[in-house]
Amino acid sequence: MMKIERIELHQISQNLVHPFRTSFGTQLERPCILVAVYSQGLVGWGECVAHIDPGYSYETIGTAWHVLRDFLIPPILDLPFDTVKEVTARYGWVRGHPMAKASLENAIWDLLARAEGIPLGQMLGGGQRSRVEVGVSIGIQPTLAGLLERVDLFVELGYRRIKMKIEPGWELEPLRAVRERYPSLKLMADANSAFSLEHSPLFQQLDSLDLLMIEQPLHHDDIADHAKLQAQLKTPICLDESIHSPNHARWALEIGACRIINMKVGRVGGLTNALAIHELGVEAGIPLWCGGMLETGVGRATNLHLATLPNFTLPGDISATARYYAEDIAEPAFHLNSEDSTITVPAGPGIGVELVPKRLKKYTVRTQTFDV
Ligand code: OSB
Ligand code: MG
Repeated sequence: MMKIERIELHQISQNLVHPFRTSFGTQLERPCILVAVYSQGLVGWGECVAHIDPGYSYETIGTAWHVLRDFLIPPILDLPFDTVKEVTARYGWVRGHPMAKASLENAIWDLLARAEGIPLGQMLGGGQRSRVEVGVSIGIQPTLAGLLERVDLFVELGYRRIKMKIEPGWELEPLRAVRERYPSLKLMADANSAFSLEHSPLFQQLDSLDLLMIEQPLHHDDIADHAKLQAQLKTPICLDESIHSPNHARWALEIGACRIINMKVGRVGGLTNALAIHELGVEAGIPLWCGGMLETGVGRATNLHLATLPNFTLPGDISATARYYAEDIAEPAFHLNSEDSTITVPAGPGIGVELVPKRLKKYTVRTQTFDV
């Protein structure tokens, strides 16, 4: 039996080593909330991947802080528990806000795995692989030459799967240029909801480029139109933004809105929902891969453990620390195993990384502590 003795929220901000431009905006820094849950001398950590603004989804750091502080944390302080479910049941009535919920739930999972002395992946029912296949997500670049330079850089580093962000006006030509330069590279595109059904002729042209998949071409809340588009394409559609829960995943699979799902634990409200979606994918024969939100070492470690589950059969958006940050708040940093385009899953208990107190302090812009 554990008891939640203290919870801390830390809002941090780290500069990215390179600007990251998507169809919804440009990020130069990457602020986030880190959640720490204390019990019996142990600390579990979870990362809230909500952005500073509501560009990727409606959640922001501000809404997540509010929902955590006012609704999720108060009912679980001082709560005795043995399982994650006993904790999350206390705020199960709260609708929406998956990223806020996930950050707290994932910290509880980490805490329980640390208490058991086992890696998080094992606690989730995975852990059979010690390395996870990964790729890199490349933002929209100012020029075609700049894009090719960037792709060259990552290919030379050993990344064997490249994802390119696209938007109207930056699609066919840049994808074709990269495909011509690298005929056998695992290449894919992510539109972050920048297109509509009227663009189907464009997507039919992309069919000739042998892309691994096209991620979230249409509206961020849509499932139905994606089914219409998928029926017209050979290339698999992968849903990201549209899937917030196991129900969304089931609806998408039932109507053929996608052939692949991007799993982001924050977007689906935590590891429990992630496991349920993983199960749906197994039953439907739909492969998953682990998406990324430019996480710090905390979120990246959670993602790596999750991606050890068997149905994560495609390379994840989980790149080496140096691709995002000059210095991360957690140790050890993650490196690419260039011989097989993988990252090694941390072997220690829980998520297997530790915060570096000096760095946490350096990057923190706001903290709140909740004591019993
Ligand atoms: O759509 O997958 C996305 C980053 C922030 C928000 C949304 C997305 C992304 C990425 C980056 O593509 C993936 C990564 O963390 O490397
Ligand atoms: Mg995406």
